[in-house]
Amino acid sequence: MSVLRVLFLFMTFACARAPTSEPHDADVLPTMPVQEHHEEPTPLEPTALEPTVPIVPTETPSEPEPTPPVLPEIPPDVPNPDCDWSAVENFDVPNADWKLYGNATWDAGGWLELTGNMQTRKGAVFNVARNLDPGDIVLRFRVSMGQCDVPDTSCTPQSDGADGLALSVFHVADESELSALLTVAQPGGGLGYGVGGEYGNYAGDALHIEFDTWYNIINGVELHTDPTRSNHIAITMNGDPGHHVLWRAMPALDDNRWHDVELQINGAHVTVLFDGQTIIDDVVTGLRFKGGFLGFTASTGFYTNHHRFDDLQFKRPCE
Ligand SMILES: [Ca+2]
Ligand SMILES: [Ca+2]
Ligand SMILES: [Ca+2]
Repeated sequence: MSVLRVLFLFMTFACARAPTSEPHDADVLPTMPVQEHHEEPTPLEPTALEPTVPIVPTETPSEPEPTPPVLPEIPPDVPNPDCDWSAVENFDVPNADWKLYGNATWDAGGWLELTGNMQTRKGAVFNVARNLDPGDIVLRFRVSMGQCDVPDTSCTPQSDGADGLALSVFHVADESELSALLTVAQPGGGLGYGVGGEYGNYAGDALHIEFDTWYNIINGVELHTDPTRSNHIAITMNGDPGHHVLWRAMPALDDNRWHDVELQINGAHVTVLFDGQTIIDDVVTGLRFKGGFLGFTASTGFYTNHHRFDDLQFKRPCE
């Protein structure tokens, strides 16, 4: 064998046995140590936003919520203009709605004076601008009777005081009918409203509350006997001062002080408050307030008093 052939054979053999630079098999891959990443998770620091109260999972409703029914809108309350107290008639200035009859005058002190402290007087004052509707009503006003020229003062009476005053509501059609009644109404025991019973032939409807300071007794001149010798407050009807339907003795009635009066008519039930005290609280069988013209009357005879009223207001029931 030649040297060249030997060299050739050697080269061929050497090439066949030389390791390849790249592995052909995974088995022969060099095993590299795998560094496992076992880093522990960093615990989350609690933050201020974390709820401090455990959250309770809400229950999932098994059925859908029922839809609320659509209710009709309730209209706002429409105030009944008569349902609350009316404005107070304070008579601080003359009021043309109030017509004066007989000896009545407006007093610059801010009230109405029906007689003055003089003998044989008869006066009346009525609101001719308003004819009250029938139905329940509450009336408030103040009265002052006595012989002092200034109310709420003290003075020595010159004599026994008389005769008294009354609030009346006459159920008549118009002012001319009212005026005719007031013209014939009897003074003295009639207190300027006496037109029915022994006092006249009035057959209509009327309601009165009287403040009587003189004891009358039938004697041929006087036409009725009062139910008590004391001063008294009474409910009378239909222009008849002789029929005291309800009454209460009130000895200090003409003490010259202003007194608060409240008259409540509720169906046939009549309540009277005097200076906040209930003095009459009873039923008048068959009573039904018919409404009409509202006013005050008073009279004197041989004996005298001032007869004043003020601060009238009224209230009708709410529907
Ligand atoms: Ca007044
Ligand atoms: Ca008297
Ligand atoms: Ca009397």
